[in-house]
Amino acid sequence: MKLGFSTVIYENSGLSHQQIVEKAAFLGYQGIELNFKEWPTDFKVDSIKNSLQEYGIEVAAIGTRHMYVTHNLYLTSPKLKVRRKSFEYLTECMKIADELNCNVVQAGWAFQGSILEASYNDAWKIAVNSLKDVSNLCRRYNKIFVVEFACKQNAQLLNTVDETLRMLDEVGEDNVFVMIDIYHVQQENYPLGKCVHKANKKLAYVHLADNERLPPGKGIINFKEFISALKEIHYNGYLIMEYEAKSDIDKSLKDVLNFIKQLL
Ligand SMILES: [Mn+2]
Repeated sequence: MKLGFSTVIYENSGLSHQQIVEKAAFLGYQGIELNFKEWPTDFKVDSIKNSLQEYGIEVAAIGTRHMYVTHNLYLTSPKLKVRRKSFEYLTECMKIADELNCNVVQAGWAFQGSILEASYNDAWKIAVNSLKDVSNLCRRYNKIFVVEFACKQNAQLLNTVDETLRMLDEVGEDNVFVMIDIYHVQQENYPLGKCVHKANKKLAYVHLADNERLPPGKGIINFKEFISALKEIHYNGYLIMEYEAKSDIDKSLKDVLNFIKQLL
């Protein structure tokens, strides 16, 4: 398994993406999840391309957090206009992924939104159709798409691994996968090991945080159980830190890396 962190952790620190890449190398991480606030065509790919190469850091995935949080777009909106604009955004993300030798685009809110704007059944149908379109888009760019389910506090369509797998099953495409954000699993009191085993070969990406979005190891989540299950299914993808760093970010990322490493 490879270790990385989301650039969102440094978002309020004033560091440039280039500086965050340097941090990743300096702290001993292998990759970053790239998130940016600007519209993707305004994101300066060249500004980090060289430092990624220079420091040997990978882009584990293109994160789409700001597609929803900043641009108010999500792929399963009942509004056709919003869906179209969302696909425009996602297409640009595919191009950025291509430029940066990355083959994963992930989405949580950018996929399912946070509040249902249609009946559950209608939202479900829209989501299945959107995911088929996403799959076609991915095929064009030779990428995979990973769907993040979230706890009920954060979302209303996909709250568990079971629901997400059921949707992937209905879509029936081999380039869409599930991701696990351990924080959401814990919030729903779903057994961590069981969640991993259910996802099994459909698992392609992982977010790590402790309860209350604390750094892993600072709360009550049983990371040992979770990592053991990942080993049992031979997961070899990324573990991405996605927690809230209150103070010294560098130090906390270093501590968290050591904490997870001793469980691998
Ligand atoms: Mn997450």
